[in-house]
Amino acid sequence: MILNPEKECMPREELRKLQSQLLVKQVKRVYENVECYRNRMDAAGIKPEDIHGIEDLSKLPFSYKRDLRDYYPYGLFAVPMKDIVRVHASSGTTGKRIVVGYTRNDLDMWAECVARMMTAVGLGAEDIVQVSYGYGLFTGGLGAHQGAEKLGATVIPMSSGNTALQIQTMVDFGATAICCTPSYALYLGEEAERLGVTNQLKLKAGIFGAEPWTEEMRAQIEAKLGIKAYDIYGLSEILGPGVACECECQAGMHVWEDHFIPEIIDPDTGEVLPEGSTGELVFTTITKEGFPVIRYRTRDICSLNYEPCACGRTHVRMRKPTGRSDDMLIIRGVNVFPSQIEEVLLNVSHNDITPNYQIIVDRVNNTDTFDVNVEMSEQLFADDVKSIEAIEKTITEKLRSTLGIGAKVHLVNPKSIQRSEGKAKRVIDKRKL
Ligand code: DLL
Repeated sequence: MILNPEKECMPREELRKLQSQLLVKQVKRVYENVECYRNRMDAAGIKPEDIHGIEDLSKLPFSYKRDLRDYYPYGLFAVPMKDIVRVHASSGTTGKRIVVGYTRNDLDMWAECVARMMTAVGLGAEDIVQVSYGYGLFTGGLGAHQGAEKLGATVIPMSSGNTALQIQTMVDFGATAICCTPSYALYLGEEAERLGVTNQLKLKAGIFGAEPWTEEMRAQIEAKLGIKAYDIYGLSEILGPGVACECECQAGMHVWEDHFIPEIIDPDTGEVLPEGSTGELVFTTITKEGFPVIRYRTRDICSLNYEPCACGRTHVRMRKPTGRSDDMLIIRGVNVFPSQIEEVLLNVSHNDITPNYQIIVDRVNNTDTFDVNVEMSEQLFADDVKSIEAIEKTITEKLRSTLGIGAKVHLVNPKSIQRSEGKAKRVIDKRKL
């Protein structure tokens, strides 16, 4: 089933025309309303009149995550605050989060993007969709929620956590679809097995994203929950979930090109790469009102496939992101920058810790583990165990409130973290992806 065949199956030439028209309008809007873009275009010697269509896209300057920090919280919004009806936020590279805003039309567009996918994977009004992404500033919960509502399905707004209750709800309420991170899906599958209720589940499909996952994980989730597992991609700066979605063919995620123009660039030179190349994904939003972006550097590494898809949709498909061109980690679905951890540690007294630390991420029983080893000072080392435990507790709490996720903090002996002769190896990510 196709929710909006007129848009989803638009011949590519027409799609390109539509993108061109919308791009010209959007560039004019951001130039007039957003200082950051106006300054950057002026610096590059480009006026909105120089942009006649999609063929001129690469003339426009890029935008970056750091712009959201520099214009925190609302400086990149293109409409007055009275027209913003919702904000969401995500981790920035420092203590400040990045904030995005949506108008009423933006929320409608977002809901349709998610509903398109739910329709494609066979869901409809008769389905009962359990949303187990976190609700709140994270886009996952509300993003999936409003997509399922748009579809007319029955939504169970569970949010994340409380696994036993999640499973009981799935069973008792007869959920037919589940939306959560793939690692949580696997954990739910295992717990259902352990509780012996797998055969009571009525699930048929799962919509999973917000973190990288492998085909191997997909097979395991499908086997454990007895469902078809579909991939959904997105990022707060563009929309949240639903920027790109798998269809029933499960052969790449369709980027909804009537709203977003994707490009693949060389992350080092910024050059647009030839069709089919692997590089950094860049997005321009052409219909968003509240928080439009022009050539936003996602830092996700992937490729685009313009071959026609067997489902009949004409929109380009992106391959699963294989990594990032920055140091962002995704731990249990939460974005974590090592610089955020460093900032917390810098604010702990030098009498207690040294600047040497290491972040260790692993995946044990399909759940991410997150440990932060911090070298204590000679002074603290000489102190009693209680003082050491108190400092450990303070750092743990500070990290939790900054990152929104718990880390196991270990104060380790002075000089026990290996020194490096070049760049310090701060992050050890043992997960195989
Ligand atoms: O993770 C939005 C989302 C919620 C997508 C629920 C899908 C489902 P952020 O927290 O801003 O937004 O994180 C965005 O997560 O740049 C990717 O690196 C990564 N990511 C998101 N979806 C996928 C996916 C949400 N399907 C960052 N596969 C992005 C791999 C993904 N990585």
